[in-house]
Amino acid sequence: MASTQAERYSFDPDTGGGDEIAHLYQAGGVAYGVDGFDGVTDEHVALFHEQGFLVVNDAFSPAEVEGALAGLLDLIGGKNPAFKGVQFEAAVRDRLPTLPAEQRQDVVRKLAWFVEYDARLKALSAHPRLLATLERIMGDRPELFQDMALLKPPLVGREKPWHQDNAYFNFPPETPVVGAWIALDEAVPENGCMHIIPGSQREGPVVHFKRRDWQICDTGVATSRVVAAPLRPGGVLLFHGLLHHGTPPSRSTRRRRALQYHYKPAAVGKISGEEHKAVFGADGKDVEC
Ligand SMILES: O=C(O)CCC(=O)C(=O)O
Repeated sequence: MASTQAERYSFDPDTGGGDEIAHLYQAGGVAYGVDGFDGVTDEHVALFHEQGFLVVNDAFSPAEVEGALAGLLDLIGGKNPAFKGVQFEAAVRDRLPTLPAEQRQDVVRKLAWFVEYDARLKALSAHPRLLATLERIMGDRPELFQDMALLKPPLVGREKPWHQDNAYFNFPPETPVVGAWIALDEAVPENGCMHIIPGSQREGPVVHFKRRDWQICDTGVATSRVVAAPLRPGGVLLFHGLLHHGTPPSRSTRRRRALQYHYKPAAVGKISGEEHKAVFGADGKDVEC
């Protein structure tokens, strides 16, 4: 029996973040990148280890970007009924069944676990030049363990508060996980591009708190060191799993759609939830936020 919209999709409530968070995203600089994966030198790899990130411009072709967008739209439009990984904004729950397919992407917050449902999105995650660059960075075979697409619809796209991605994964806290954040639209500060704190990965894991999201405490964000990472479509930000990063809400009429693939060194295994919480979890700790 075909599932209903309500069964097939999940909904994410808005947990706030208005003008009072603007100071968290006042970038003092911009991250510049290398042109194409073929332009990545050993110096760039060394820079990744020092700064915790590397921007590669024009990493993917316009055709690959178009294919990825078409793949996302197919999944959002319900072309593959077996796919259940679309997360809509909770505010549209009642209107969803009546929304035309082309309007649906502007009420989606994220999609996850889709690579097995679309060949175009899978091909990007296994792109040989991306994997070769990740292997140089990690010194081990990169293994994809998470895939998602993060959409900021015009004007209503929400903040993703500052965090370390390793706080979300049950791997040893210092694992050199690398996130590949691929811009499918031009991403600039106004529509919510990535903001990063260069070198913050070297400061180790920090406690996360359940506030607007699972996040670093706002008072723990080194606002004087914030750098924006604008990207053109097809550009990618590679970043360490301990790098502090976040994205501001969209104040733009332009969409900001991005893919985010996470890779770990193949040899790394999981730790228990307790071990993970002892490092990243605020519960039971003598700390306030
Ligand atoms: O794309 C975004 O807005 C945030 C991405 C991110 O940092 C994450 O999902 O961990």
